[in-house]
Amino acid sequence: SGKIDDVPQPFHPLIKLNLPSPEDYFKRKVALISGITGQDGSYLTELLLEKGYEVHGIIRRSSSFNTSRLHHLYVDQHERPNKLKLHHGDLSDSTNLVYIIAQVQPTEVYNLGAQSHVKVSFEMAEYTGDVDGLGTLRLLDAIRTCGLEKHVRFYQASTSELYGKVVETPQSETTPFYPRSPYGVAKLYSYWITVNYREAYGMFACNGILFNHESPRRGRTFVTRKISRAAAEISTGKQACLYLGNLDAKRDWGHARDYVEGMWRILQQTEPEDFVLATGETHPVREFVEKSFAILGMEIKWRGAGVEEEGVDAKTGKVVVKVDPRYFRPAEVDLLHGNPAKAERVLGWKRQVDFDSLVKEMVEADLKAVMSLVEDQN
Ligand code: NDP
Ligand code: GDR
Repeated sequence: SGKIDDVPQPFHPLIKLNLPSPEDYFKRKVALISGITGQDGSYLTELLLEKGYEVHGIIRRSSSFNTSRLHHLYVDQHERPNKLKLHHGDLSDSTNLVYIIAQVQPTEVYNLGAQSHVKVSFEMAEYTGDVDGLGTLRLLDAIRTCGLEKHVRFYQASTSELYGKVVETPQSETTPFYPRSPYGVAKLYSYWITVNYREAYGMFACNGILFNHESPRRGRTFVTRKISRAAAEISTGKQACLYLGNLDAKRDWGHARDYVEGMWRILQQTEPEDFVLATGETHPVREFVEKSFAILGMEIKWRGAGVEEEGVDAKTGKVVVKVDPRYFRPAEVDLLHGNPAKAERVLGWKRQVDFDSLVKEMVEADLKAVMSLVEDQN
């Protein structure tokens, strides 16, 4: 009728794929993981390969190798067909995501890719917003563009950072969000766009709201791994002192291997829903420090307060931990304490590794790595 608002509705799919029949499509177990080179990506790949999935991962082109966490899983395609396949890509590149989705035709997509460091997000706020926020939209739209919105189950790596400022504890699926960093705000967008695409287009799209989870594969600048590595180095005389920010922040720390099992379970339900995965316990950074050193036979005595606070080795009297305000954040999340009751009830999921075992595993792995470096140099 020529009216300005009489424009066609956006139509999908924009790309006509030659899809297998629905029976054949859903017989396949094909996962696509963004962020496959990260801590969670590597544990999830292990789990899915064990379960018989063909696993595809999106990796960024980097001038240095960034696939070390996958080396034990990757077989050279020239030697024998591999069930793990890697594709160059980036969450900032829509065309590339459409191409990968069209090529892989996944049955499950796990969106783990992100600029995942909270402190760095204050320094790279726009980039973090682009990748951690809009990146999720790009991936969801790539699925729709290929006409696969009814073929794909989508997992979004949401985070306890959404809770931010404490409104109530323990935090559950119904606790209001109040993010405290550009990272948290970007992830809030991703949380809601995932809910929105579920409601608007009937997609099987779910958020896992995961509390902190760690492992020997944790990036070296996150606090747990920074501590476990430094404790190992200090105990072997390779480093003098560990510099940290806020020692009083409290986190609900679990083991990454347990949490990727939860991610998979979230996508195996009959209805798409959002779930908190947490241990239900909370511990201060200070306790992680004390326990790490204790495993190595060192007792830390604290003295001073605020930015003057330091940790002293009780045996030698040497200062081995110091506060450095450079590691403070412009806005801090003081306390995270999750309530995993829904996941335990509906998914039958429960964390297996407790706090003490987690600290022990991380410290022992770092001690082994440090010792083998010492031996290499001798
Ligand atoms: P890591 O930092 O270890 O891994 C992040 C991954 O994202 C890496 O593979 C990285 O690739 C990739 N990545 C970064 N930028 C881009 C981009 N522009 N395009 C595509 N991929 C990108 O994080 P984790 O494994 O610890 O966490 C996985 C996800 O879960 C993240 O989204 C994180 O925000 C979220 N999360 C993590 C929690 C935790 O405690 N670990 C808790 C709750 C949520 P590269 O190797 O090239 O850098
Ligand atoms: P977090 O993890 O911000 O919770 O985000 P991180 O380990 O970086 O910090 C935890 C707490 O420790 C305090 N802290 C320090 N942190 C770092 N990195 N370095 C220090 O020297 C230091 N000293 C004290 C921090 O202030 C903070 O309170 C992680 C990431 O994996 C996110 O991607 C994820 O979404 C959340 O966990 C859940």
